[in-house]
Amino acid sequence: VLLSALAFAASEKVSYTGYHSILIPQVTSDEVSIVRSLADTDDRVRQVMLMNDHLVAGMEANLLVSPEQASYVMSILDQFEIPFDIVSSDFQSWIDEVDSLNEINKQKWIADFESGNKRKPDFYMTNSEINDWMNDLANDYSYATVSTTGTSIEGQDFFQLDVDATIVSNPKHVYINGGIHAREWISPATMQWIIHEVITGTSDDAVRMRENYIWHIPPVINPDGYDYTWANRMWRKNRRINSGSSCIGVDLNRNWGWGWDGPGSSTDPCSDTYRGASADSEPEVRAVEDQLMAIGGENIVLYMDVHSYSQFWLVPWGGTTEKPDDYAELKAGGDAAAAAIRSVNNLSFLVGTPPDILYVASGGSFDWAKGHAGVKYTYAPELRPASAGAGGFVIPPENIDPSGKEIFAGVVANIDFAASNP
Ligand code: 0X9
Ligand code: ZN
Repeated sequence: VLLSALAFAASEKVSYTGYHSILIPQVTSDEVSIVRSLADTDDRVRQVMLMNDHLVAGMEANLLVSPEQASYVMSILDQFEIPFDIVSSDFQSWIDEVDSLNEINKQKWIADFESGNKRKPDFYMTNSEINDWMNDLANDYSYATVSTTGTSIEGQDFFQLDVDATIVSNPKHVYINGGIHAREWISPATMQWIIHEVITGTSDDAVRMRENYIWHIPPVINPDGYDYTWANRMWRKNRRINSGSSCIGVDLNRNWGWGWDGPGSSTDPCSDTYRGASADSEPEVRAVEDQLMAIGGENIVLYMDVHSYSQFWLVPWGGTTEKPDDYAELKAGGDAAAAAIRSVNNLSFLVGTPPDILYVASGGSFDWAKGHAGVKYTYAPELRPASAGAGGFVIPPENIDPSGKEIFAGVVANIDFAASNP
């Protein structure tokens, strides 16, 4: 089984046929090591994949288990009396179902688009579709431009939408990047919603946001990884070929040079949280860093790196249990975002630092943006859903519109808080 899994070539499509999505609603401290010991540590193996990269007590655990290993894993859970639910006994059929819903929305959207109704995309686009879509928007609106963010490790340029419709002097900048983790598809789609709203929205908030701030939104900063999720839906890292290893990819959210190589990141290229060979080694990370430095941290009212899933509004620091001096303000800004989100679709978002509410994670974007670039307000939202029970990284495209609405409301509230508490 191991050998056949390792023999897989990069071009082949990875199927999750017969894979069981097993949810342990709340792992106790005694159970953490049992669940961890069941899981693969090599991302080529794909027999027992722990979808939470760092499992801690009190959290739910989600295992994606091959058909060969499913009964064994369930027997171990039974033996230790660990309660679990089988969310799906054929995860590929869930992926396929979401894909077919996507295709339906896509065809309707294209028909509307071609007849001149350029409504918000309600389906997951490929990278090149997103780029075409951004270029079209930029063509239609004088204050919107597409610019190159950087070039990926596989040599493809990736892009951002910049919006400058400001009517105030010395406007601050808002920088929001999506798609750092390849499989978190709701992130780029939500970025597209926000892009569309900032450019075309007619609500008071939308108009106020574009007239008062300069926006920079690269929706997919891990373009190679995102492309690759069409072959392997559960891919997380970029597509760096690691020297001295046959394992591919660096976790772009462990590579930033602030607290790099600290706790919650791996030195193993086969791990999903591999930190990379050196701080800032990845071109995708450096591209965003260079821009933040060029804009200047003091000129940025809000920096966000948008992930899924869990419904969290994460606050620095991620790499240490220590709190920044201005933690109370950052937390209050996050609380304002969470309150605004709740008012839209009544969803709860938990606000706190990664070590307090998730796990410690070093070398992440928002630690760097605050610690190195000097942006005061930096966050890493984890979008819907709350649980693997609702699909985890794979959720129907019907989520895009409500996610966009709620996250834009959160962003507006967070910006307003930051602007009045500089
Ligand atoms: O592990 C991560 O990178 C994020 N969670 S995810 O499930 N989307 O992978 C949490 C990021 C915490 N933020 C930072 N440490 N910057
Ligand atoms: Zn992520």
